[in-house]
Amino acid sequence: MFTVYGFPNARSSRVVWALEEVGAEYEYVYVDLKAGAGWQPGYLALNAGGKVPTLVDDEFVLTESGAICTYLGDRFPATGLTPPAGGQARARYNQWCYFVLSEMEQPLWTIGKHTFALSERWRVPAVLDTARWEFSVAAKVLAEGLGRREFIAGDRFTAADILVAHTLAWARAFKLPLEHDNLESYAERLLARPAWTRAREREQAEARAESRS
Ligand SMILES: N[C@@H](CCC(=O)N[C@@H](CS)C(=O)NCC(=O)O)C(=O)O
Repeated sequence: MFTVYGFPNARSSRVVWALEEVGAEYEYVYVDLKAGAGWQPGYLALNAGGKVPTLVDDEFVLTESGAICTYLGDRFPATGLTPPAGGQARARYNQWCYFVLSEMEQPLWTIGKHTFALSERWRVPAVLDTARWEFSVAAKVLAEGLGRREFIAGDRFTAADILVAHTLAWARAFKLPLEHDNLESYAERLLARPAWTRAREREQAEARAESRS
C-alpha cells in the first residue's frame, strides 16, 4: 500500500496523477503547508526539507516528485509509464524529465516564489523579468522537442508527460503565455486526461475532509 503526503495544487499532484494513471490504491495524507505541518518533527523525519510530496511504499520512503513518478512507473512496468531502464527510450525519457525540472520549473518557480510563495521580506521583484525570459527560452526548446508528436518522450504517454503538463498547468495559472500552439494543444490534451481529473478531485476532497475534522 502506498501513502502519499501532499497538499492540493502542489508538486504532490504529480504523484497523485501517476498513482491514478497506474491504478494503484493509496492513502493520502494532507500536509497543511500553510499551517506549518511540513515543519513538524514527525514529518521532517520523512522529508528533511519539510516539503511535499513524500511517498511511502511499505518501509521505503521516497522524496522528489520526479523520482517518485519514475519509481511508480518502474513498479508498474505493464503501464508503460516509464520506458524500460537501459535503453534509448529511457534515456530520452530522462532527458525530458531533467529538462522540465531544471530548465522550465525553475524559472517558473522563481516567479512563484517572488510573487506569492515567499514572505514579502524575501521577495525580489527585480528577478521577475529574467525568470519570464528564461521560461520563454525553455518553452521554445520544449515546443521544438515536441514538434507534432502527441507525447514528449516518444509515441506513448509517460511520467515525463506528467511532469511537463503539470508544469505547463502552473504556467497557465501564473498567467504566463506558453507562446507555442503545439504547447497549448499538448497542455489541453494532457490536462484532459481522466487520471488528472481524479487526482485533483482526490486532493481537494482530502483537504476538505481535513478542514472539517
Ligand atoms: N524538488 C521538490 C520540491 C518540492 C517542493 O518544493 N514542494 C513545495 C510544494 S509544491 C513545498 O512543499 N513547499 C513547502 C516549503 O517550502 O516549506 C520536488 O519536486 O518534490
